[in-house]
Amino acid sequence: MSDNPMFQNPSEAQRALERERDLPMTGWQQEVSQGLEYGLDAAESIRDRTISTFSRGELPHFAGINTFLKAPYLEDVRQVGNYDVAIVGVPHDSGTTYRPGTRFGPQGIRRISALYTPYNFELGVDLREQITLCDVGDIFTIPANNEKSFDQISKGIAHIFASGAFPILLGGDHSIGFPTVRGICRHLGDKKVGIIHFDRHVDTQETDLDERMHTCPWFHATNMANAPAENLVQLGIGGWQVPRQGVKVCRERATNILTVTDITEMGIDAAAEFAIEKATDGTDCVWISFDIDCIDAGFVPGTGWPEPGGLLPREALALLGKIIQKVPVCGLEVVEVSPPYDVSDMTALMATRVICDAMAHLVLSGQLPRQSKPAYITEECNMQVDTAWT
Ligand SMILES: [Mn+2]
Repeated sequence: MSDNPMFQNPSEAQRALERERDLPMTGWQQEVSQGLEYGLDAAESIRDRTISTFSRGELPHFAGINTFLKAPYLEDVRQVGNYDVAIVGVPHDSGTTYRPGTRFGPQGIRRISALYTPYNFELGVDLREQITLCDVGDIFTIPANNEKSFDQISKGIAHIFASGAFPILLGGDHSIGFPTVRGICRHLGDKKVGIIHFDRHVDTQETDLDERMHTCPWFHATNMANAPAENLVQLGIGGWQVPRQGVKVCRERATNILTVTDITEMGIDAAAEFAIEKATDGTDCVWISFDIDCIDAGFVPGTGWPEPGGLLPREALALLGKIIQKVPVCGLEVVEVSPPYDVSDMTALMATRVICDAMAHLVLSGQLPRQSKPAYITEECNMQVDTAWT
């Protein structure tokens, strides 16, 4: 026997090889038989008889209709509570102050998500076998009007959240952060939500260009009693695009900021502990808002305000995973993917990766599938969580 510790303590790769054996195949078998039923047996020359004539499932990856991970499209959103996770697109970019195009984010993310299988090697998770996922399509946003779009977004997210399905949003620019949290707060009663915000930008100013733009969501979200500013954690902030009026608000409201240097010097584990402690102190659940631009601009060119010097993808994914493992997550949004500025779909692919990793960690931490509706969800809808804004 070698003295190399790798042989005594199984490596991640060795553990992954073992874990795969324990994953069921029933979801895959159901997909194949449904594909054969709906899509007809393949032509006689095809030897592999799991293949159908019309593509009806995961394969082939270049074919099919673009829902997220080719999940079933749920046309009747009143049925959303029958699923563990609901993907919803929010194609809104009227809150953008520089590069537009995030209205195409949901389509871009869905399209490249077809590249993925539902299985992750290191994590030992197969989403098809372990949770039910649907794609409810997009919120009907109003391109010329942020406030009307916000009303649509809050109503849509409140509906999904109250159903008990775990909401995952495909943005959209970051102005949607306010109406999404407002939708959650409408069904929290007297419970509270912490916000963990991955970004290069603080997004805490009251207005920008005289409107509630994508630089403003957390000013308005943390005005709501259900979303205290002291439970807002902001990870990866820094660089030359942080408006001073937003910095003043962070200082006054005592939000919890870590720069990229803070995170790398304290280490991912300590940064995760900081985020977990601050976001969960006195709260009942945590909303995760992931701006794709928290990652170094070299990896995510297709975004509204690219800023060099951000997190490496593996740092961001590790930090996200460690946080999700230890907090009661009530939903996730991934924002600021702008396909018209993207190169080889790499920014949209990063967003897909963030979402799939998040789902895997929710499975591994026992948060999905849900055994029952979380106690912080209140059936009754309180429309008065925020004050009128003009
Ligand atoms: Mn940003």
